[in-house]
Amino acid sequence: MEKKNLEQRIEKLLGTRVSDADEQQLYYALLALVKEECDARPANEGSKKIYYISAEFLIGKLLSNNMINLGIYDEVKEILAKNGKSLEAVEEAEPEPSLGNGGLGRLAACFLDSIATLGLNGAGIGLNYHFGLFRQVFEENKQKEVKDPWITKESWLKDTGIRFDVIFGHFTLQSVLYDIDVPGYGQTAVNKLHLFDVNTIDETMVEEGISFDKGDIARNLTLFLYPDDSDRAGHLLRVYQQYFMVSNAAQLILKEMEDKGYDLHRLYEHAVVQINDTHPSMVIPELIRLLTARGISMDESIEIVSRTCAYTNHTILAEALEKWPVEYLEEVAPSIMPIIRELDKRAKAKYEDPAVAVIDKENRVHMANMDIHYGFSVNGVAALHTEILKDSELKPFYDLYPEKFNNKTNGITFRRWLMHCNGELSDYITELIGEGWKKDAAELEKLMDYRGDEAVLERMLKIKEDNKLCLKAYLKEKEGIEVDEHSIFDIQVKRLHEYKRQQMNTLYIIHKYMEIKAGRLPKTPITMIFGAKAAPAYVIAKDIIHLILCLQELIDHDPEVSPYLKIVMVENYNVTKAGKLIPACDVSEQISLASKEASGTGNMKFMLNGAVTLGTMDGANVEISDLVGAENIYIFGKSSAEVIDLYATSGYKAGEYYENDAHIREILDFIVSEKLLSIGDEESLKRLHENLVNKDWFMTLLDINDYIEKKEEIFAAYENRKEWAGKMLVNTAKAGFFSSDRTIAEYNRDIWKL
Ligand code: 26W
Repeated sequence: MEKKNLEQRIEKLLGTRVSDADEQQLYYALLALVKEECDARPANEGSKKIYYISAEFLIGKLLSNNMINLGIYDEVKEILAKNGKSLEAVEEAEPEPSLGNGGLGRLAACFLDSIATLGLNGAGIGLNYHFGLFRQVFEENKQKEVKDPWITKESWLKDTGIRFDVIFGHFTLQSVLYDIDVPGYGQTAVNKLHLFDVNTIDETMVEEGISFDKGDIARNLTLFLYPDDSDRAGHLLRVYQQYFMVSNAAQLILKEMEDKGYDLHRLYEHAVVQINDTHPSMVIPELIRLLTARGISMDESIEIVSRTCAYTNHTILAEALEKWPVEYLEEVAPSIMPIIRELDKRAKAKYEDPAVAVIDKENRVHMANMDIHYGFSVNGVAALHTEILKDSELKPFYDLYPEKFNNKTNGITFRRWLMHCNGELSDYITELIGEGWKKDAAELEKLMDYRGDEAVLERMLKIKEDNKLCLKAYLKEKEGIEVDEHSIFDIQVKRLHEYKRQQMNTLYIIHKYMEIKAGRLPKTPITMIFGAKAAPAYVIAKDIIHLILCLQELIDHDPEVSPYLKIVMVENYNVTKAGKLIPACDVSEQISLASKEASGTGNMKFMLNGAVTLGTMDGANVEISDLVGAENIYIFGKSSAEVIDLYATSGYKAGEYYENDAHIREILDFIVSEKLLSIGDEESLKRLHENLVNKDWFMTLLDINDYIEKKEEIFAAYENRKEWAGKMLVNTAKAGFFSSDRTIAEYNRDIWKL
């Protein structure tokens, strides 16, 4: 597109001059421009298509990324600037959809970007949640959940006119299909994200916070992602959502196959379905049902579907491996229950081991087990994770089907996580090594030539400082929080979960607070930044948020400590905030209990942006460590093998650490000290204290001393600015492996074969 032409098009869409428009008008005009531009482009073609089905797509704001991918970002930015407008201000007008919890949802969004960028024929399929997960607000130092509406009159959604009937046990709902365009970087063709919805949804039924009548499915089905599942009605609603998603997916897939005139007997030659964790697992029996309804025999239908579907496992935590009571499925999706029973019968006839049954003795359907028997591929999301699946969690299956197992280490899209969020570093990299890295991330390795170049290292430090200043201004404006740009920015942002051990980081804060009180001051002040949503029914996770917020208040009001230590917990951490925080980070906290974090993807974003990792040998940290070498990462804590052994032998007793280590006891007891009780809620603080002393399922105290020591070490290393800059450079240079373009190329090479 020519620049002149582009400006004219924008003004036509605006109905006024760019200089006369406000940010809101400009946003709508650019939204329309991008949609027009995508409409004008062809769809990716090919005789085989990948359908990526996922309950979550944490897409973030799309305007700037879509413009980058369409190749109009720089021009639009210039046009706005020339007219006294800033693209950043326009970005503010775009609402961010919260269609995901965290890693799994954001991964799905990065994958869509890479599938389109590699020119692959593919689509995402999910649900159009009107209020997303929830928006987090802090009140009295606690998390409160409120609805998070994002669908404005004009939005990225396009009504396709496609409708399907989904037959539940007691009623039928008609779906509505909306599409969101997914342009690839530097590509002419465009893919789609398909989001299914129902016309009968009633947004007004949400009362206080995020509560609503969970029984009224026609009106509530797509209000929220994973609504509170602490009771039966909540569980049933999730099953309704899942069946609705996959029944629509299956109908859409077969419709597209039939429209193209493909032979359904050879479905697997034209379609591949990637099942993103177990949430879409019912697509297997649903596809079988639809094929048998078209006259294909049960035997053959099972064979066809088994050659079409592939499963990705994202977690080894037992609670995330879904097992639905048969009774629920009978109520929600009675038409697939006979098929699930058939699948179970066949599996039991072949394999006696109850560990691999589809339906267990308690009459629950193990969704992952169904995926593994009746899919052709099972993958983990980082090397260590896949090994743990093979050796322990899914060992009985690995023994049956070794050929199905494979690893696909996660990745992230560098368009969003470097080019867009860190323009200054991105431009500087291009200045040093040329443009090639944008298409082939492995070229970042060329930066290694500059390790000894003082001018380059100086510049790396300067860029980091600029990004810290940007974040400072942002936090001041958005959260009313003042940070010192000369302090060390130590950041932990991710879902709140005990296995990720935000509580361990919090215990460090208490340690440091006591050190400062005792006159042992840090050389450089430290800013500890957190961002995390806790699941609404996850009590201990909310207690941890409460503790962090109480410490923030305590330290802010303590003139002895506040010059050296600052706690920031950003409200409603999301993709947009990630884009502001990550480029400004010095120390990246990746401190999960070894063996528990399947991969992590935040760790990759931080490394790419020149942060140094403080982490355990868990998930993709292991691969980061192998790539950057021991001098450029700070590793601590027990190994995954040791941890797995501790679980197997019940060998970990938190109470022993509490009893035998005076310093640990002092830190823990501070949680219920007068100082904190005068700020916070007694019930919450006492519950957390009690949990850490007597339960501590994710072994905080096992690693706490090692953690404190390593953290002091990394802070000391920060003082040598030149050496630190070298570590930053190596981290960026070695991040190429974590491009989601590489991950998707591997999925295609080994699984999809498009
Ligand atoms: C009970 C249903 C359920 C359970 C867990 C729904 C959703 C979840 C998580 C939010 C799943 C998740 O996000 N897993 C993360 O997936 C990332 C992408 O592979 C990994 O990098 C993370 O390690 C993993 O925690």
